[in-house]
Amino acid sequence: MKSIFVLSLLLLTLPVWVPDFRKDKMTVFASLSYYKCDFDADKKEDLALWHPKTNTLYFQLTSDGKFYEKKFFDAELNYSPVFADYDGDGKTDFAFYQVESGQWIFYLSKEGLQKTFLGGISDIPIPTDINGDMIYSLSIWRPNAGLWVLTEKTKSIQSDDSEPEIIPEGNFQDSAFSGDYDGDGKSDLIVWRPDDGYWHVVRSRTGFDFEQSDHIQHGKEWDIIVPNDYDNDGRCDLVFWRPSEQTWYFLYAGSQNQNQIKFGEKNDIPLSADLDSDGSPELITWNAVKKSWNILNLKKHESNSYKWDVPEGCIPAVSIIQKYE
Ligand SMILES: [Ca+2]
Ligand SMILES: [Ca+2]
Ligand SMILES: [Ca+2]
Ligand SMILES: [Ca+2]
Repeated sequence: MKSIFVLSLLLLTLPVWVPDFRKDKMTVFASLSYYKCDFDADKKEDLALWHPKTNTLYFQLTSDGKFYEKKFFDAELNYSPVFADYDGDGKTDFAFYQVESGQWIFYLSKEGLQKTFLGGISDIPIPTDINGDMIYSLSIWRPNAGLWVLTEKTKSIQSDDSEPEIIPEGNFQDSAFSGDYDGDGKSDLIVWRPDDGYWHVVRSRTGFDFEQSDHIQHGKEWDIIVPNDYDNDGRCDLVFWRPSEQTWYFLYAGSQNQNQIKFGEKNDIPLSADLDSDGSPELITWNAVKKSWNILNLKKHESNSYKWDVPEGCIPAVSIIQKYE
């Protein structure tokens, strides 16, 4: 029997990207880069690493340049960071999904600590904004059933008891995320299928009608998706990183143009973030062996590398690891 564990953690051994993974031992990243990571709301995203073994976050704020270490939970339970702005004040909120119970714990920058339940052990927590109010709500994608459970829970997360919306999409072993692909300001529901490299997009403009999905071939097995709005046109671009070539493959949502950029090292974890607040996310990789960030600023034609003194096993806080076995 196959079972799926969704973890932003439990990276027990590194490197992760051994090319001869058997099919039944697949590990896929779903990047949460799109939801941004700006804890101090200066429009410059803040680099952050999550240490699963100790439930500790290591991060640097762009506003003061200082490094912070924050232990959120005792180590007995597994928590996945699901960072986004859930109360609409422009500050990314520390939000976590408790993998075994489906509990969400929010340290909202404006509203304080809130807790609620949505989902269970095999579900993947994903922030969505399905009504376009620029505030993220909690949602899950359920691989076993191939469906989304969407909420519009905002602000008072605990008191909202509206019924969640169920949308069918996806297969077991897909990578799933939400992003505004069609540019109407509302999240579209997107899965990427490693088997054939197809992106399937259930768009907000169609009222999330599965029958009117878009199907776009871009990528192949073992690629790692890193969707974000790279050209700053308000539409989430379909982008993946190919570990074997260390190459980023772009398919821009608006222009439908394609582009490729070689950046990163073999065992890196790719992500993206706008670190200089010019609106375009930088290409970033984290090398867990060297414990270094590698950053490519495309507009400035600049690359930088920073070493962080962190414990073994840290992973970027915006990465969700789906481990199939
Ligand atoms: Ca910042
Ligand atoms: Ca916030
Ligand atoms: Ca949309
Ligand atoms: Ca930038």
